[in-house]
Formats: sequence, C-alpha cells, structure tokens
Amino acid sequence: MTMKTMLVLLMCLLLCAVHSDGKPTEKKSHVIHGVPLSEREHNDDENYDYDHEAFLGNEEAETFDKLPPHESKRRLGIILEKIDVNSDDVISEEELKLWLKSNQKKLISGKVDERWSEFDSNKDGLISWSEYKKATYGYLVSPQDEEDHKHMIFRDERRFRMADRNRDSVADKEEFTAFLYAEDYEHMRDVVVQEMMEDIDRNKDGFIDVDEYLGNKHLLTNKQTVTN
Ligand SMILES: [Ca+2]
Ligand SMILES: [Ca+2]
Ligand SMILES: [Ca+2]
Ligand SMILES: [Ca+2]
Repeated sequence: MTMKTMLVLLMCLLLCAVHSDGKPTEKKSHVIHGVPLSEREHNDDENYDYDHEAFLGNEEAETFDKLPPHESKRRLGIILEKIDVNSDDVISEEELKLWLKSNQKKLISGKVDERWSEFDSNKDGLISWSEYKKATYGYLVSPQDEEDHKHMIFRDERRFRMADRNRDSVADKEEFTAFLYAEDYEHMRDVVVQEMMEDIDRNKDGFIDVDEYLGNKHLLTNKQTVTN
C-alpha cells in the first residue's frame, strides 16, 4: 500500500468520525453553525478534495495539487511526522483530531481576517456593537424593516455581549471569533443552546416535542467541527 493510499484511508476513517452531514446553515441568525473543515464539496465518490483540504489546510492543499508525485510524497512524510506528536510512528485518532482541529482553527482565523474590515469601520482594530450592527443591518431603512428584524438584532446583540468577555463593549479578534463561531467556544454554549431552543420550539411552550425535533433535526446535527 502506498503512502498516499494509506493517507486517503486514514483521512476517510477519521473524517467520518469527526464530521456529519453538511446541510445548509439555518438563516435565522448570524451565528455560524458547524465549521466546515474545508470549503470544497465533500463527495468522496467524485474526488478527495474536501479531505485533502481538511487534512492539509486550504493553502497547503493548493500547493500539493501542483506538486509532482515524488515531491508531494516527500512533503506528506514531513506532515505525518508533525502529526505523530509522540513519534511512535503510529498516528492515533487523538493525534489526527488535534491536527484537524488546528487546521480548522487556521481556516476560521483566515475567515475572520477576511471579514474584519467589513465591520471595523473606524479601523481601531476592534469591533463595537454599533459597527457590527451598522454593517449588518444598515440596509434596514424603514421602521417596519427594523421591526421585522428586531428579534434577530436582539439575538445578535445578546450573543455579542456574551462574546465580549472583558465587558469593554468592543470585540477583539478572539471575542469576535467567539461571536461568529459561537459553537466552538465553551463560554458561548448557553447562548447557542438558547438560540437553538428559540428556533426549534415553534409553539413557544418551553419544550421540544417530536414534531419540532424532526422538523429541525438538521439544526441539532449540523456539526462539522472536530469535537473531543
Ligand atoms: Ca503517534
Ligand atoms: Ca472599530
Ligand atoms: Ca471586549
Ligand atoms: Ca414546543
């Protein structure tokens, strides 16, 4: 078995363990549900692009696509050594999870960087609630528009305040990442659960019945993050 075949098998095995179906994100709020390990489509019948990017990171995957086979094999060897933290020549599930988690963090960090200037209008390196609100809801002009989006704005502000851990009313990069990718942060769990309850409990009786559960199952299972 070649190293490349081994790698593909390893990736399939462990990606199956760490990700589930990728249904579209619910548009009820701006919290990002489930961070994909790659932006490419995951379809192993067609190709392994998703797995490659998840495993290598998007920039590295692009570089690998252009390399001759002997060079990609050499570089894969180096990467495998990096993943094998305890150097026992075996890559454990835990080691691969750590590796994927670190790639996922880099992907998220890149995405936050890409969007930062959209929100930080006064360029002070911090994002205030009013900057976020203006950039996100500034297009709402009529009082009716505002009224229609009142609940969404309320939810965003509640999550923004929760992410603002030092309570200085502005978000630094870490805080803003927790705001956007709340599901990945322990201290954001309460607000994530609260938002999910609000989305799923349609009749607002404080419980989730079977119909409500079945109708919103994707909200509860749409996880592509690497979990412990
Ligand atoms: Ca090892
Ligand atoms: Ca600012
Ligand atoms: Ca803050
Ligand atoms: Ca209910």
